[in-house]
Amino acid sequence: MSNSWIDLRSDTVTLPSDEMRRAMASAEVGDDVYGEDPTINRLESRAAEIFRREAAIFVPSGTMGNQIAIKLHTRPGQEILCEERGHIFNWEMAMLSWFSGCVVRPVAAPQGILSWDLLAPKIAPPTYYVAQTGLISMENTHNMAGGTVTPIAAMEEICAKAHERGLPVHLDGARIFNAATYLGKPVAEITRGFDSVMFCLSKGLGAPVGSLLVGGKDFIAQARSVRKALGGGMRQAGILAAAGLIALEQGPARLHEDHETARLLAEGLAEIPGIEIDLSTVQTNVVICDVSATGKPSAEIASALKSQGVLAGTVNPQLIRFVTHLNVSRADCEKALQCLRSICSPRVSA
Ligand code: TLP
Repeated sequence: MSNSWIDLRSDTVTLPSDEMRRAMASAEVGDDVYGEDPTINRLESRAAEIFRREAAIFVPSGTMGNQIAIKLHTRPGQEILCEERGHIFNWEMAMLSWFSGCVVRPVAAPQGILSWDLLAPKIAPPTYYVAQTGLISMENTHNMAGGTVTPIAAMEEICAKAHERGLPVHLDGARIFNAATYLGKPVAEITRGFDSVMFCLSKGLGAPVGSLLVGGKDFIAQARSVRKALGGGMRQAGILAAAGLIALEQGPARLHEDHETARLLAEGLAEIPGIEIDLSTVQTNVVICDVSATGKPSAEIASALKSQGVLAGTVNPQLIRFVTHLNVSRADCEKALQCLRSICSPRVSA
């Protein structure tokens, strides 16, 4: 899409800055399958340092990072507990079944915020004739619940109690820096209980490509084999890591701006007749609203918006998602609201 669109479909659409492009052009590279790409090595050590973990591995996508973690934490025939709207369950091509031989036992959580009390009853009893729970996977921020943030105390309780039961806990932290911004705490502190954490450089942080999986040294060493098996050995990928390093160092400091534009958008949406939005869920850069009371399906509204230069995503026939990021301004959000007002307002007959 060209720059003239107001693209609120996702924060994955951000374009690399000039500084990123220059860093990519001049990046020192080598063959990463031999562990010889200095820029990849620097990115992985910085990620491990920032998350206060032993090691990290660069992967092409968040999906690959999550699926490598799932493969390593589980055995075929096991169940994975995750929130019912979770990305690993709904948006990763059923890969946890295909690749790891597991199924999801979904857990419904208000605003996508899991608690130990919601999870505990879903853990399989230790009976030889029922599938055993192999993993708990959390998502923070929770994308399809509207970018909501799970509080630190809830995450810590889940990790501690799961570990007492011998269960590992993975974090899909695609937008963990947004959660950290909301909570006002470093990512290392809010993720310390998890056995593994995946986070994305290519969302709000603004890199063109890439995610990291962080964890213990042995876990990440095994992750290298699984990444290679999936075709994720990327050779001179330092050109990507060069942009990723800038995203990692500079991206988090400006995320509060995206949260402010999301809030502006959400408050404007709340005033449009027929649009329903729970403003308490708008904590970060994702805004999901229900358009059913407008009498128009979400796809019709999205297509009307598109004809006015505004792109938004449909979650289902009732819900529309807007995601703010570094390439959308307050003025862009005002314009999107103006378009929505004209699309949703009831026609006055002459
Ligand atoms: N999310 C995308 C779509 O797939 C829905 C988006 O536009 O938001 N975990 C979470 C929580 C995510 O939101 C995403 C991407 C991923 C994992 C996967 O990352 P990628 O797209 O890099 O594989």
